[in-house]
Amino acid sequence: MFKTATVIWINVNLATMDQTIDGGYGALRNQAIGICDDRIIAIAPMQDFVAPLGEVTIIDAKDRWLTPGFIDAHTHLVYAGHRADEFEQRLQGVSYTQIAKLGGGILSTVKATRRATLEELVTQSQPRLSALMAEGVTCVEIKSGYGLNIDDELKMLRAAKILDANNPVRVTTTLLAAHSVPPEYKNNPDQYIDLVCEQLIPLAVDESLVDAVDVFCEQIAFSPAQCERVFEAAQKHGLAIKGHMEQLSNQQGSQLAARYHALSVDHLEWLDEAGVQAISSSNTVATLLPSAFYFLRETKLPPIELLRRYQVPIAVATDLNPGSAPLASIRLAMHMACTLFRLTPHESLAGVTCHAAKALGLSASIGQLKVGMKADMLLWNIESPAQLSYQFGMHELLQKVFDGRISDVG
Ligand code: DI6
Ligand code: FE
Repeated sequence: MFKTATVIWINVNLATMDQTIDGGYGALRNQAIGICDDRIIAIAPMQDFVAPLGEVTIIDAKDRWLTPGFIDAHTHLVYAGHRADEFEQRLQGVSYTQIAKLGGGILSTVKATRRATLEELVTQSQPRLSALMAEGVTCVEIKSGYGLNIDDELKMLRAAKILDANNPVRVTTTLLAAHSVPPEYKNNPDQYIDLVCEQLIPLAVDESLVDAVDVFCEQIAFSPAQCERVFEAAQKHGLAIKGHMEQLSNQQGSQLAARYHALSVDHLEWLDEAGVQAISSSNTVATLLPSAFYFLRETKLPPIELLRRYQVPIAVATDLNPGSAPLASIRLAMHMACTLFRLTPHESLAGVTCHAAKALGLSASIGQLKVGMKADMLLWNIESPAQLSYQFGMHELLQKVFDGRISDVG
């Protein structure tokens, strides 16, 4: 079994996150797990383990826990500038929606992002990606959405691709051109949607810059009818579909996304039972973003009980962005998913592993510790996986494995 292994961890507890293994976390205690290059090739209880002959690195994990690498399935981490001034305004009582209506908000980051060169965008975004990787993120989704024209949307996606090439982390890219109506199309948003569907999506596909398409379905952004046009164009080009849905009001965007078999719908504070039912039937993941809820000081909770009742897989992500979630911490998002949304520590870990993989259409290769899966793994100095959600800022990470490559945490 372990014959061709290049590295084997012994005396290790596995939070496999395999939902078919009974008990929380798909836990297997006192195991050996072997990888060959970038794949997991063997898992066995220690009592059955025989060390193979030949050249292999054996790591004694000393009864610590190994989890799948964390997957941050919703970020806007490529952008220029910051919005600390708006933070101050909001603390004085001005709302996020008011700021957006006055031409600030997303559009203020659009101005800064358009001004930045590709290189500047990469340089400014790298520290945010590094912060996520430092906490154990081995796969991250990055959205465009601060360019809002052909050149600058493509520039954002190219920046995400450069970050992918420069870092060990796996990056997936999402075109969020329908994030906000650009100032040039203020009086004719439908014409902007034409541009997105007829020009931008085909160009992004031609340059292999994009895995999925996303929209912001909201009164301050795009109507369900406009979002549907973007979904049709995405589908025509074979791209996966995602949506910022029901964040500030109920537009029934989740039902629309479900009709297009979206991979995920995200935010969901205003989601109702019909919406939950629809996404449950379409096997769409509900991605919760507690950091945006926290930072905007929202009070309406997403319908967690309904999501559980309809057995909707729940992902948890940072939403890392300059306006509603300037928090580059997946561990804080996990912690907040428990403290603010009352997810269990098990649900929160599933939210950044197996369910996050599903939200990116990658559940066949990442998100679980299973033979055949990619070797994206984290070794933790903890006694129970619940500690990963319970405590925060404790530096328990010992080792990160990106696609089979080990980096010890100093
Ligand atoms: N909802 C959000 O919370 C982010 N985008 C979205 O559609 C916020 C983006 C920003 O304010 O810059
Ligand atoms: Fe977002």
